[in-house]
Amino acid sequence: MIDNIQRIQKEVGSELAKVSDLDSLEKLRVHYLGKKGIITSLMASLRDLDPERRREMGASLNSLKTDFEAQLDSRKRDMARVQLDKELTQSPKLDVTLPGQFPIATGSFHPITLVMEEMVEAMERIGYQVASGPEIENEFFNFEALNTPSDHPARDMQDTFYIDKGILLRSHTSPVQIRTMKDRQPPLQIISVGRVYRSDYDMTHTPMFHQMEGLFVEQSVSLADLKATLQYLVKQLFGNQPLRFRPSFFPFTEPSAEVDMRCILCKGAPKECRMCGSSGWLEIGGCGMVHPNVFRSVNYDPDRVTGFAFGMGIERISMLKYGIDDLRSFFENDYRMLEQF
Ligand code: 2NM
Repeated sequence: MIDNIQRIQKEVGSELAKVSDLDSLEKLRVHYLGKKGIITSLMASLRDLDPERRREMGASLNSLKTDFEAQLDSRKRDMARVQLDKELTQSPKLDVTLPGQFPIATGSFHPITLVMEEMVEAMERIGYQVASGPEIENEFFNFEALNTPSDHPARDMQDTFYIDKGILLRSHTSPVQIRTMKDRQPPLQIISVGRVYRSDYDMTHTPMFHQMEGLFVEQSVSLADLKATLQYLVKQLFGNQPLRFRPSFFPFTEPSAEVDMRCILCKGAPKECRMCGSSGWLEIGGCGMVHPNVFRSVNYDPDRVTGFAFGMGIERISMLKYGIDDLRSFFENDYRMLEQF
């Protein structure tokens, strides 16, 4: 029997060497290890041997079997690898970098976001930092600190959204400037952008809109600095357009002015201009020198510091910049409108 085992061992070796595909490998396995396979039968015949021979032959047969199984396994792995190589090199190549069959819709930024970012980036280039604060404010930061007495029309319940006694939705971004001045010492060069709320709803007003405000506080800043800063910002947004400053009133600045830009459509030579109403000018914001009382409310000494401030509505600027004629289109979220920017 031992001769038989050794013979089978050799035979298995040469048979395995001849096999070149998974099918014949499986046939070979069945031939030796199947239910009626050669090795299986030999193992069954161990029963007829006396115990000592059985142990001896059993050990040899077992090692023949494990050896064979190990070789089967290794041949199987080799073949699988060869097969994979063949598939990767010979089958039609798949280029995963090709564009898909169906276009993937990509998003776009809201025209309000685009203008806010453009303004922030322009102001950051000349040293301004973005300051932020809460949209839910109290009367002190939204009004009192801004030299807006309690009998001022801006504090009327009809304009401001009150949440609670003394608690409201900010009606401008100026409370951010107040908070920042309270926290820090001059010199200060900050802007605040974001949502503001007023109880107003018609063709040209929405109860929520966006503002951008700038504030410069230093030992001696002048009206000329204010004009130069606004001229710079307008140049960044619209190109070099002449500006006009009209005297105005805000409780928190003195003097105060409205800022007009030469009409970008008729360029100040109006026949019948739908953009500027044939005035040749477009109103873009308000500005002024910070009122001494505002400085007092944040514990700055008005005899030692000066400041200018300005504010503009983002919706207004965006409409002018992109030629949008209806304020409501900003809020309808119709992607046929929004995807144009
Ligand atoms: C404007 C117009 C004029 C303004 C004033 C301040 C503060 F907090 F420094 F006093 N911030 N913004 C200001 C001044 C805003 O918006 C039309």
